[in-house]
Amino acid sequence: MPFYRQKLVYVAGASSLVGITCFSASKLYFSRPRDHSNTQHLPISPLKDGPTRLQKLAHNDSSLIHEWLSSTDILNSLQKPNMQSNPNILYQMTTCPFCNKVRTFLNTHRIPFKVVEVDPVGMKGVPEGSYKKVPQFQIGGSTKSGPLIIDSSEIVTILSSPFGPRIPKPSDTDQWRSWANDVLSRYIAIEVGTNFRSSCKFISSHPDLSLSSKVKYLGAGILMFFAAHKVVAPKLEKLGYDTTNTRAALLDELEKWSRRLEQNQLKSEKYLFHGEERPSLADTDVFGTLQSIRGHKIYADIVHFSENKSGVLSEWMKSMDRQVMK
Ligand SMILES: N[C@@H](CCC(=O)N[C@@H](CS)C(=O)NCC(=O)O)C(=O)O
Repeated sequence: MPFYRQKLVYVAGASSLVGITCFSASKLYFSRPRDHSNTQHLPISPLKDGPTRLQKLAHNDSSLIHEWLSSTDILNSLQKPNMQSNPNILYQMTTCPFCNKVRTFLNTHRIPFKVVEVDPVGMKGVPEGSYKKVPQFQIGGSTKSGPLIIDSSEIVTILSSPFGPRIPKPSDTDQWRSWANDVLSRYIAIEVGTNFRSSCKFISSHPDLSLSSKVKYLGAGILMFFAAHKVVAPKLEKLGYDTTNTRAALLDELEKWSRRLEQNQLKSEKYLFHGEERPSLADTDVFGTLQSIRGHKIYADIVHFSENKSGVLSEWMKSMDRQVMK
């Protein structure tokens, strides 16, 4: 981006800070408890609880999820929807870690989808209903559309079910998925919220964001700082994680993941993933969560850190890249 445009984004971002921050902060205070009640009890494996539980998660006709799950040709309708009339749609925000998790899963398994970019301020574009967070996923189909599913872990778990044993499931998969969701994404959020300068640079040069989105993201920067310290950090502390030096803690956490990958590599050189020869849901969840900061200085620092250690993490990142893009 030319220098003057980058400056323009900074200036516009700064001038919109006050209004947007007030609006967003009030939204954070007033809407969070109600939204939270929708999500706090979501399990990693909703299928264990059967369709009744899933029905509560659907915005539209609950029978659709039941019908979709019991349909014999789920995989076909998911992988070959009629993209004109009944497309799969991902409602997302480009830099949201939970949305990136879903996007990584969809790309890894070649599930086609359209993206609806939701406004980071005011959540304009989010589907109608009381649940106002992203990601949300509208299942398409060859003849008619399926249900709308909310919550990233639910979306991935539900969409992965028709793939069966084609997606390997080591016994600690759920544990690492929860770690990506509850720990990794939070350390990332704190780091992004705290590193205001590099976050501004990241947003203003982001290849997937329009100029107006950039201005809004930058405007939301103060909210991110506020949220990182007042909302996200206390949640991590409650789980017993250190928030005094979040950069060191983030790298320590990734080192744990790296050691887990190393265990597989000791068994066979061919085992590049947590799922051994093919990515498990833990691979796609962890990698997807990291993709929310791709291009940010923190991402480069993580790669650099790994290369100075065993290099296992950065090699895994390259292997995941190939899986997602192949
Ligand atoms: N547990 C949810 C969390 C989703 C979430 O917090 N999304 C954020 C964006 S990263 C959001 O939509 N925030 C808007 C709000 O809280 O109003 C999931 O995994 O999908």
